[in-house]
Amino acid sequence: MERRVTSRRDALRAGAAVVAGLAFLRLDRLVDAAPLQPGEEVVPWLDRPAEVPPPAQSIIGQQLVWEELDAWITPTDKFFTIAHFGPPTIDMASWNLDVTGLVKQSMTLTLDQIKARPRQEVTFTIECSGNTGLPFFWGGIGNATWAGTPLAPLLQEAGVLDSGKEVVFYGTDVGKEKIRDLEISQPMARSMSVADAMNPQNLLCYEMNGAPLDAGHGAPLRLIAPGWYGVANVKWLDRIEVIDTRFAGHFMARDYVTIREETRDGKPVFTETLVGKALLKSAPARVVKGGGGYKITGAAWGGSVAKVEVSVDGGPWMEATIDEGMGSDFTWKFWSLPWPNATPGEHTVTSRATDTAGKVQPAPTDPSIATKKTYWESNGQITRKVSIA
Ligand SMILES: Nc1nc2c(c(=O)[nH]1)N[C@H]1C(S)=C(S)[C@@H](COP(=O)(O)O)O[C@H]1N2
Ligand SMILES: [Mo]
Repeated sequence: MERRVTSRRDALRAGAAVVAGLAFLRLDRLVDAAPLQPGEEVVPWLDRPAEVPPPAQSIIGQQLVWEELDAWITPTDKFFTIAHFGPPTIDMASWNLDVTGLVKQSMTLTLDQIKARPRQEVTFTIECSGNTGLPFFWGGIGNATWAGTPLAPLLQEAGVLDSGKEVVFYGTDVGKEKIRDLEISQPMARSMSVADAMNPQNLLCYEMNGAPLDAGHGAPLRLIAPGWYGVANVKWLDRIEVIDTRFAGHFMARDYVTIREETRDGKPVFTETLVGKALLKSAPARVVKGGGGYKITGAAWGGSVAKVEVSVDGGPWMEATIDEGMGSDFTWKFWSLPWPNATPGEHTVTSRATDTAGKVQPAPTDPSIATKKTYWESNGQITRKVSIA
């Protein structure tokens, strides 16, 4: 790929030999996820996301615009936000984090105490499990470098008792819910098993992309749980409680529940499962027209992506080139495929990812997608429409 050799890269190569190792990796990434080269232009998709309806406008912010995807790290001010109950106002003078419940020693930590603990970073692509499941919600994904202190040592210090089974993470944002005649107010909360919570990747995060976490993304503190759908990454965190049973809060048991109508012995059976860990997925990002013809670029995420293929107009699958280099199983990978023989007229572009275990991103007709009655976990193959002049 000639295009990768830029004068910027050459300048860097000539310059900083000492930092070359890291710098080249980063630059490869930058170049591959490049802003448009001179003479290149984006061919906009014909299918457009719908307007976000008023009730959802206060919940969803800053959706990713796929045609503008040109940076592997999503800038914070362009990183989508979800706030089910609206962003809370937090009084930093009184804020602290409680670690409590079935632990030997409850703890209360100030932000300074949390920041004084060992610092760890992870680059992690967060996708909302509702992303691409609704006509107006196609941009609920972003990739950032998060920093904070690992959760596991803190839980170890508190000392989870043998009776402790589940770790519940509470936000400070409170919503009202009516259950039969009862109206309750409760903070956004999610839980995971003690084993999942102890994953050394999990962070109590106070920094995003090298800056203090901003209000929209959960300041002063949020959970970052790499490998999980967005909803598990509780923002505006102020309490962690260990309990001895499954937690059945709103976002565990009533919302973010995937319902499928399956068949058992010829009879319909509704299965209801909890949105949890991320699922394998890919999407075409944009079609670019350049001097040498067209190319299709996109992203793949939600596991250990080994292969991405593209089908034009439902034709044979063509293997795209994945941009290896930086990144991990927790981040999206960018891919591209030249489309030299694009003919004038309307076309469809579909992508599918395969992971290292050989699992393929399901087609919309696959039972895992086709039997789904709810819109969460919409990881089926995505088809976009484009018109070539
Ligand atoms: N406290 C709290 N945490 C929350 C939410 C919320 O509404 N309140 N939304 C969740 C959902 S559904 C998603 S997809 C992610 C989105 O993270 P982001 O806003 O930083 O993109 O935050 C999660 N954490
Ligand atoms: Mo979400």
